[in-house]
Amino acid sequence: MFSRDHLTFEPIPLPDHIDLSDPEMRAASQAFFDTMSKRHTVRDFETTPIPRDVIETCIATAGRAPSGANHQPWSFAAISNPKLKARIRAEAEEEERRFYAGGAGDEWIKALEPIGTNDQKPHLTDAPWLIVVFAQRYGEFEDGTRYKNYYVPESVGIACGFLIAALHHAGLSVLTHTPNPMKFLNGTLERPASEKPIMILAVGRAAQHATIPTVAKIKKPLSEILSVWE
Ligand code: IYR
Repeated sequence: MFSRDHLTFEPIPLPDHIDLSDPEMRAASQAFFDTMSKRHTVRDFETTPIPRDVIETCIATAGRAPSGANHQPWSFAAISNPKLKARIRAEAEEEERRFYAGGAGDEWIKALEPIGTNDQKPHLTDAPWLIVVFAQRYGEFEDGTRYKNYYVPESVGIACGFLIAALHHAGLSVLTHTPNPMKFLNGTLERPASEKPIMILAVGRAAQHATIPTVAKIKKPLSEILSVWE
């Protein structure tokens, strides 16, 4: 795929052809809506371990996302090592202290008020796994020469969506966390300069006492997010 050889277009019949009837489609779309409506961002995790293979399968699902020219411009780091999680937490909290102490600006801090966040990030050590998603701004051949990637933010955003849906489907809770800036993750996780950290996902079982902010239940109605042209 990422060789220097010229790859030709060779169509093959669509594998895994799906052909649902309208009622089956309706039921399937409703069932998935119901499943995804039960996804909530949580900040309180059980510390109980989650098997590594579950995390790996969910990341493999993320790797099934469509991407610009099928370059798959993403990489993932999965961390359960307690020392490394503690280091990431310390580094993230250092950034967050700056953010909440004024770096964010008044408007941003006000927007976060109903979410109830602050510079303390215990989920980064409580959650049994952290998944850090990196975007590959450009690709590199083994000899270090570069090739271009296309639609990188779009592609990685879609992969993150697949990943969050896969984790939720597996019964796991997720917090999408984006300390600002996140460059420290390149050093900590030994990723090359071509890669940009996009987000940290804290992953695990929701704590028994987990809460969500009331405003998180307020979702825009379909009439507000959709216009139909038939
Ligand atoms: N990264 C900070 C701030 C933050 C920003 C947004 I936009 C959020 O939706 C939530 C938090 C933090 O994690 O606290």
